[in-house]
Amino acid sequence: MSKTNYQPKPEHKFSFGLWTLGNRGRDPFGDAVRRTMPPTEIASVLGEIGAWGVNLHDNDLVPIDATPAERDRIVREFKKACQQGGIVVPMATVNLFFHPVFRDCAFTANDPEVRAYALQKTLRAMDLGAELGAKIFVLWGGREGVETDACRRADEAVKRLREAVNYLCEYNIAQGYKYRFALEAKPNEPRGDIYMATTGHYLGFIPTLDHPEMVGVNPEVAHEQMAGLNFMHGVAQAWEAGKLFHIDLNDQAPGRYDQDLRFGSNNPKSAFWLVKFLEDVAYDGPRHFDAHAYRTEDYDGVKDFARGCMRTYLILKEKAARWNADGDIQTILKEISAAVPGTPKTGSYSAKGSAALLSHVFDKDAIMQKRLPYEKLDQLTIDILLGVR
Ligand code: GCO
Ligand code: MN
Ligand code: MN
Repeated sequence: MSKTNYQPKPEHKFSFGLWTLGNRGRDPFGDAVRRTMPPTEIASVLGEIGAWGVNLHDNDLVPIDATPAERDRIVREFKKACQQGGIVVPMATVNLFFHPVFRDCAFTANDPEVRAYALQKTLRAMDLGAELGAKIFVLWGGREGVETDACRRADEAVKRLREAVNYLCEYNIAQGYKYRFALEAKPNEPRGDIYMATTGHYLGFIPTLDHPEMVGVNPEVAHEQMAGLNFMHGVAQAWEAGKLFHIDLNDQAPGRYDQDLRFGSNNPKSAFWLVKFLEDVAYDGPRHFDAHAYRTEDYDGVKDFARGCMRTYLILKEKAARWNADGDIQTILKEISAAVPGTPKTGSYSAKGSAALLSHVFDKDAIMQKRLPYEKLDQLTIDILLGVR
């Protein structure tokens, strides 16, 4: 494979958040190690490295207390930088976690004034995103949780969240923005426990909304792995339900704090299954990298990090195509799901079919004779991943 095959192109839909390339390496124990990179510069770096899109929280671009005139100037300059860099804004979101006013939640806060402020801030962030052309609006409730359950009943929080999302959907309709909302789960951090802990929680919540068709999920690799889950399985369930509106790609070692590592850097095998899934089903949404460079890096290292995310995705995409085209793998796949003649049909219920099923005699010993060579299948996968096949 020549190197040029791994060049990112617009059709790959690779995007990065302003907050990811602009991450200054601050952590709970230490201060920033990199200078502040202005959003206009981030847009041009993204153009330079071949990305397609840039995403943002309201305050990544416009400071929280900017005057309307300042806001308009900043937006104008940013739009120009995006145009010059050939970069689009596919997704916008709102920061409901940084300002201390959200110390006890935003949409689920006990204080009705905080809930109203959170809603106002989100409406304005929707206005901003729409102005920049975003069609996806992510909601990550980082502060929607507790350290102690003494402060509110958890079902009350769910009701408040529903009320807020319903309100946002109505505003979306009233303004004609045509956003699709993508809800992002996380089990903890910054709160001790966040209410909507996993993508599965959100998939259960969405059908209870007034406009469920407008709302999907934004699963993040690190977040599901923090919960000890198989990320690809959650993504597959969201996809199958028609709810995979966006995706946050990064990596994470099990049992750690939210590391936001370069995509595929910690567990390339699970990244492979994920990429294979997204490519097999022809997911055509953005591939958003919600990760950041090691704290050791300068801004050249940040470019290495961002290029690495895209390169690893494209390498794994090529490996997935190789896996699908592999004759030995395909033979095993056929063998393990082949039906024995006479097996009762079970696709859907009918009275006749169920009578046939009930009267059928299963030869369990014969069934047990069938080979399930998953060791071989997995080793073929490893051979492909390690580049010897
Ligand atoms: C995190 C989250 C965020 C969100 C972002 C979009 O753990 O910090 O992943 O990066 O994705 O705030 O709402
Ligand atoms: Mn995220
Ligand atoms: Mn995260």
